[in-house]
Amino acid sequence: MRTQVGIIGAGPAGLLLSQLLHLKGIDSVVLERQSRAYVLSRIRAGVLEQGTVDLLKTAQVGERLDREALLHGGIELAFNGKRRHIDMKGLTGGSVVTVYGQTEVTKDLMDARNALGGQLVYEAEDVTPHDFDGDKPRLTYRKDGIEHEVFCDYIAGCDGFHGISRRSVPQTALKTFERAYPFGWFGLLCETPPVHDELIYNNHERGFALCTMRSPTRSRYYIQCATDENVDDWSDDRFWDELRSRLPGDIAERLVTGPSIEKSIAPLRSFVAEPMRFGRMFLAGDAAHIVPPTGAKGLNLAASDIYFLSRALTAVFETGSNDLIDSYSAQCLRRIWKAQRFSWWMTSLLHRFPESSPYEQRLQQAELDYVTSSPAAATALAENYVGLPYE
Ligand code: FAS
Ligand code: PHB
Repeated sequence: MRTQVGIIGAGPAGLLLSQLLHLKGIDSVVLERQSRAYVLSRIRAGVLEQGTVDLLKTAQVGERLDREALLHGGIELAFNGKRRHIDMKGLTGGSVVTVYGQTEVTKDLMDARNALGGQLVYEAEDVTPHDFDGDKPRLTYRKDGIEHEVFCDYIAGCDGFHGISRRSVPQTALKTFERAYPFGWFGLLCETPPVHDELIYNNHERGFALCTMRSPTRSRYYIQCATDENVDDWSDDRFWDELRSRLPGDIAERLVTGPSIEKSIAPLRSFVAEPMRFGRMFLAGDAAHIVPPTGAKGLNLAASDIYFLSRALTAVFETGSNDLIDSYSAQCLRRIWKAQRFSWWMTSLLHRFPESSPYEQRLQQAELDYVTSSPAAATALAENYVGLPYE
């Protein structure tokens, strides 16, 4: 098989890249190791920056989002039993975030690729990139016991943190930066009305909790948990009791509980791999970087990587110019590191660190007090949360 761009991974990054390239007349093949149903079963992000929404509309997958998504102009920070509103729209001159689940984004992209005859191979085994340091890169994979080869001009590694593309790069060519957090997030999805009309980020002595949502009838909640927690040890009732204990009284009283649709635990880590280009292979999304979900940046960073990569590949095929692919990695990393900083800061602000000293706990309380009482500090939070400019 031959194509212009071989894409590993049919998550948001891979699918969005394939769709954007198609609309520019550039063909691609997407190789995904899981089934379509498995990819759609993963419950992940929920908050989109305006840049991500704009890019989805450029990709002609914004129609259902426009109908169903919720626009939020603010969030709340809760600590010491009180709630403080951060008026992001007012502080940023009108910017808002869009609440629309990653599952829906992925479904819209899958449907669009299918409608346009996109070449998506699910349950592709042992996908492996080859010869990307030369000018004839290729991908191999196995499907239903049959070996296949895809000759391409470029490879996009959109295969997430545990994918093959980053692992295929000689370790001497890669520099990684990492911070692991001493806790995870236990997430629960349920068909109940959200407890509040905006997201509430709670700092509590028992641990962090987040009240978020997917729609006016579907809610998502997270509680900070130990890294060795097991989902099976947690009944729904145990989760609801723990969540309620971390919320301000008036919110806890309003909480509508119900049977979980999904429960999962995600570890928290900060990770960046530099650079993001190796000859004719490019890393994008979680394949290149991971942020703790506290700042709602993971999916949005994947989108900005794809904005830069789709523009760079289009320039190569349309004009032969390599300028944008040569600057791809540096351009992405400038934005990635600012999102890394914000995600680390939000995580440090809102979580209980088991080893933190009484002095550090007082610093955290002072930071919460400062960011909810100083317009300058609140503006800094707001402009990062709604999304910094792409360029
Ligand atoms: P993805 O991981 O989504 O997609 C990679 C795809 O590549 C997957 O479908 C995988 O099956 C496939 N793949 C992997 N290895 C392969 C191989 N060898 N061959 C072929 N295919 C392969 N972000 C937020 O903003 N907010 C959140 O609340 C949030 N919660 C998260 C919870 C969890 C448990 C995780 C893991 C991530 C969460 N994220 C969150 C971040 C998440 O949304 C990612 O940023 C987003 O999925 C990135 O998209 P991709 O880069 O496409 O990677
Ligand atoms: C979510 O809705 O899943 C979500 C929202 C905001 C975050 C993290 C997760 O910071």
